[in-house]
Amino acid sequence: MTDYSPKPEHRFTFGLWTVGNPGGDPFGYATREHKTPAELVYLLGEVGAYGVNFHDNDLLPIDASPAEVEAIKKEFSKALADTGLVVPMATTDLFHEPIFKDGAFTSNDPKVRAYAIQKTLKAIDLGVEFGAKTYVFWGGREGTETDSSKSAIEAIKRNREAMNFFCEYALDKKYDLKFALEAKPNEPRGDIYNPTTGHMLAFIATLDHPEMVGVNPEVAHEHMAGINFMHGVAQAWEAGKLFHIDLNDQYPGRYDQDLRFGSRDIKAAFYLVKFLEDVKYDGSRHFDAHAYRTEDFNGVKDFARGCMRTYLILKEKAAQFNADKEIQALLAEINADDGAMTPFLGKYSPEKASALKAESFDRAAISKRGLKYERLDQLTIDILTGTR
Ligand code: GLT
Ligand code: MN
Ligand code: MN
Repeated sequence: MTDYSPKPEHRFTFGLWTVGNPGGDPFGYATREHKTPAELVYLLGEVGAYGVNFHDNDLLPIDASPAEVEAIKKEFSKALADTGLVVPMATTDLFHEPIFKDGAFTSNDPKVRAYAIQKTLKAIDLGVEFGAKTYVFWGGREGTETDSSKSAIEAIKRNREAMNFFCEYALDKKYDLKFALEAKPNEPRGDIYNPTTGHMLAFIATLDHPEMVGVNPEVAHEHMAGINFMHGVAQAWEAGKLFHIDLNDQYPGRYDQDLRFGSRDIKAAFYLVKFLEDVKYDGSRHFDAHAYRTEDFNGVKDFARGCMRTYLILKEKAAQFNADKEIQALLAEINADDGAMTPFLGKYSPEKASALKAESFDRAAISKRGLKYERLDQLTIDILTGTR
């Protein structure tokens, strides 16, 4: 049997807020006690994670005194050194505090916008201090309940202004840092701006330093909107913009569930892992999820181990798919090309266009061919269910 134990080269990371999630929800109180950042690092070390990510206030409470800040940082650094965990990513909490009730960078109140930028500048410094090379922006409050309240155009402009500010700041400080924007369609706001990875990609192209900014797609966020997650990831990858990824799971059309990776849609998870492994994505595999509310901290470890184990099982299944002779023969057949269309395809030329317009196509004959996708899909299912 294959070894499914996580290793540093797998780049498995968790946020402090994921394994530290106390199990509260809008209808019920926490079911697990608070753990310190250092305690969570030891927990992650025990289950075999490679790295830990944090929001500024996961690490440092917003009103921590300078002495408290120093003590927490010292304890956290010791835990990192003891476990060998690294901090590949950091981010800002721009959603818990009441001041962000109507947005951070997109708030109608210039004082809120200025405070949000100030908080982010300090949080960037904190992330860099601990070695983060990727900085995530998830604008959970950047949206509306009523569109009477805010101009959607102004919101885009304010968001752009903020991102341009941070790019210049990172350049100014000579930080080795790239930014990754994370989309979500709704929750906690009724609607959130730039709701999908595709919207984010279009937004990035309008920035002053688009080369510094990519995306951090999250499985659950696109599944909430009923979107094929892997397709969005592929688009980001092809554009050179897949800077980070948030892995979890989610039933479509429901509240934000942040389920253990691969626990809901195993087939979608398979195609995703296959994609990441096939293209040799070498960034963090960040599990942005949390244990069921029913669990104690042993259950949290089961959850974390499960995320990584499922990823590695699916990675093995992807290798099996790629090595399967019958599957590969079907794929070769599906993609067969006798070269007859080469003169017509590819880059435009006036001659090519004229030749193509003069060519006749036998639509009925072309359409007659069965594509064998039923067989191919069943072979995939056989692999996934371990029957092949
Ligand atoms: C929050 C959210 C996540 C984001 C995190 C980064 S925080 O838990 O649900 O999807 O990635 O801010
Ligand atoms: Mn996320
Ligand atoms: Mn989420």
